[in-house]
Amino acid sequence: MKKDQASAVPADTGLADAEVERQLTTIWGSRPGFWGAVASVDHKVIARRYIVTAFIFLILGGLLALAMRLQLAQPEARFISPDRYNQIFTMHGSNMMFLFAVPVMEAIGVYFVPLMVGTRNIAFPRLNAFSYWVFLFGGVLLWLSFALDTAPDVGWFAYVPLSGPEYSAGKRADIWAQMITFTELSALAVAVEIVVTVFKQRAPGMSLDRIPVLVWAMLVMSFLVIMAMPAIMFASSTLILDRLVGTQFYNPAEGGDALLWQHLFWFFGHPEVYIIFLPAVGMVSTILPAFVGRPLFGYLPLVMAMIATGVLSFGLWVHHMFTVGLPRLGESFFTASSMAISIPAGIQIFCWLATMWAGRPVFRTPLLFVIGFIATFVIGGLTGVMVASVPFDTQVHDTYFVVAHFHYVLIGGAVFPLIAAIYYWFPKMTGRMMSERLGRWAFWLIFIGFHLTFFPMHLLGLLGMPRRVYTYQPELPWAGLNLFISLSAVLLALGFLVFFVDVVRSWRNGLPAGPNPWKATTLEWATSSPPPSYNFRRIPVVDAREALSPNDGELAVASGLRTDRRELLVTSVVEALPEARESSPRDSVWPLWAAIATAVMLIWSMFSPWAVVWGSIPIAVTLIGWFWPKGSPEDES
Ligand code: HEM
Ligand SMILES: [Cu+2]
Repeated sequence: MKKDQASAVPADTGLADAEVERQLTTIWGSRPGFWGAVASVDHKVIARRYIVTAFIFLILGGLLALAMRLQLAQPEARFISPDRYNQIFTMHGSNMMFLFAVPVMEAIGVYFVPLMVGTRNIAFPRLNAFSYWVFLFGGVLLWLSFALDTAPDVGWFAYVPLSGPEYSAGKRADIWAQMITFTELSALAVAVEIVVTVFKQRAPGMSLDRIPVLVWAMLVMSFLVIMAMPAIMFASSTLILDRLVGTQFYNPAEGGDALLWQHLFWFFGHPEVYIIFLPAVGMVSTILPAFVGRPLFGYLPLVMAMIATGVLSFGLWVHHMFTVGLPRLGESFFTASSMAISIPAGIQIFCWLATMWAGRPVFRTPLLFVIGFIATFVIGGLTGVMVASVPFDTQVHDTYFVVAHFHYVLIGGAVFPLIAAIYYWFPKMTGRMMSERLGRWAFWLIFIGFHLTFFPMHLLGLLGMPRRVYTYQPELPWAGLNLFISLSAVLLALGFLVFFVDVVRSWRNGLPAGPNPWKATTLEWATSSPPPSYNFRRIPVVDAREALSPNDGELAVASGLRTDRRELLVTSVVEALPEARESSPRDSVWPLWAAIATAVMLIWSMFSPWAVVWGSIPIAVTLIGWFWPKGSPEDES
């Protein structure tokens, strides 16, 4: 571009700060009112919605857990019928995995990745809006089916032949399969957005070795999503085909293969736990340094360990199938690979301990949850190594030992870090602090409640209590432990209650947080709290891994982006050198219409295969509306 032209373009160069802010607010802000909110493509607005929705699903799933514990507290209880119990554990598991854990982690990525890499919006913001609606509709579908007493009842992994046409008449299994399509569609969309944002929209100077650890974690997580989710979408779609149009993918009598289901499911299902866990690694690695007052020990080994975990996670899935009778050599291989993954996990834990060792810990609530995470996750990892060995697994397979193990890794490994993250980033998202006093209460109740609830489940498992049973006889030696577990679950629930009370209270009238209450060094703290619609007045320039190092003085910024349209800076993949200015789409309601059309097609297709044909027409119409140039400057460029 020639110089005289450049000066004719309304850019932020040479304008006073207040004037830049005024123009950016006009161009990036959403219109007020209901439709303005619905049409918003601001990544922070959408992420907040995602996070709140996922936490509502956590509460609903938690209530189901309490219902199960009520039923199991005494032998031969009659609160819940066997059929309803089947629906409840299936709902609980599916809800927690597909509607809470994965979405909430991705939502944190949607909120913080653009801020942490110093850009103004996520890549493909309308796709982002679409992904939220699709996720919401999938969740509503599942919960509506529960309200109508036709919820899936085949377990969260819906094994065939139980979930096939022969043993699951009605629509229950189809609802499970289609809920998968909804949630995986939205997860895939978000993963693509995160990958592109990280690779192409980093602030100038943020070369690959300066990317914040949380952003690395989200990047690896996104790749896992992209590689794992297609397997289960294929599985759930072929299951519907078997059920609806009479294909025989999973029917051995007609040349199909029931084990194919398990392979497809667990090829997704094992990486799934790392999709949940890797973001937690990123959170812990971000939070820990802020509370021990020194930089993270071992950035490179940590990043390498995350990548290694991601790669290895695709080589473990058969450890979920040790009892189906696979060839010995295969079993040995998967035992070895399952144990091998504890090496990168060990490296991560070593780095965290070393970070703490050399620092001066300040025991605020986020740090408490981080320490609780390390302790709990190590126990879950140890029982993981135990069940990776075939003889032991053969003993405890499908018992409460496994239920104990996976709650240790899921709650210990993901929910604890997530709560730490909420305490840590709440000030960023709302401009207010959460309460330290309630935070401590929440931590101790959750930590103690958790261990009292789930540790005895190991013992129950060793005593032979199978999972997924709605009751047990009084002669069996399980009653005392079960009562104890159920009472402890109440303690755990109280802890969550305190946490939610704290969130709601602090959101309304917490103490003002100021821009950087923890003296953190990542870029999201370089803007006000909560961040403005355009994130940064001027795009930051990064010259070190600690982008906001305390003795650095003013943060350098780049200028030259236009202020009369939504524009982003595109940078190179490795060095993050500025490459181009790229326009970013305006708000639009079309993603919502497209999501509604998609939902109609997906739900209809549980009843008729022709829905795929006819239902595509409205989707095509909404996509035309979505991409139709409306004459805004962003469309022209
Ligand atoms: C909040 C406290 C929680 C309690 C008290 C709890 C309790 C339970 C119980 C008792 C079962 C076994 C049901 C049975 O086999 O009969 C179960 C299963 C399960 N839970 Fe939880 N849970 C909790 C939180 C979570 C969370 C946060 C997650 C995931 C992030 C999760 C994931 C699962 C899964 C995947 C299953 C297996 C479902 C199936 O067998 O199909 N749970 N839970
Ligand atoms: Cu696994």
